[in-house]
Amino acid sequence: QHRIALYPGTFDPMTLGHLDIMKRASRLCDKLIIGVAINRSKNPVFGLDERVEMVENVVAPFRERIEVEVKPFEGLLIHFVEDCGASMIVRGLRAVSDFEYEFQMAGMNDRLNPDIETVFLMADPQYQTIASRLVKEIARLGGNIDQFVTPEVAVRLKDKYS
Ligand code: COD
Repeated sequence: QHRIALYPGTFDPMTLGHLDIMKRASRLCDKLIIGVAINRSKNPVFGLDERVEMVENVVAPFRERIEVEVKPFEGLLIHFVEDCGASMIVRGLRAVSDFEYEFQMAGMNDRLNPDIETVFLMADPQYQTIASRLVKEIARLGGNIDQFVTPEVAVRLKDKYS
């Protein structure tokens, strides 16, 4: 069986929390597609190309075991999942506060296509509280973000806000 999983997100920017979820997801499938949403409504700080690049630059180790693609997408997630031939959507759960939104999204996507399963993964405790939004805020206010993102992303954040 060829299991394709899709991990969608905004990745603005990718954090060590995202990376941990990718690592876990890579053990559940034969092919992992990381879908980087254009997500205009969230007004991303990083452009789409940059967000794709940041992810692309960390996936090499996964490629030793499984196939990995990093793809931008626009429009309805479920359509993108179908176009990719994926059978599962991977999402990460942090605190209880994520639950309401994730629960609704999974429920709506299940109604749109009941053949596609949403799978929730938890990051390692040391990464569980990391959120792109807070990392950006810390960077903007001159705080040290090195323990939350990869060195490459840290440099990009410092450049953005310097
Ligand atoms: N630990 C664990 N999980 C984490 C962590 C962490 N530290 N940080 C992030 N995550 C998880 C998030 O909970 C999420 O599951 C995933 O990683 C990606 O996070 P983000 O913030 O980069 O991405 P989101 O949540 O903004 O992505 C939302 C989508 C773009 C997937 C969504 O808006 C979407 O599907 N848009 C397309 C339009 C659509 O289909 N809408 C209808 C949906 S029903």
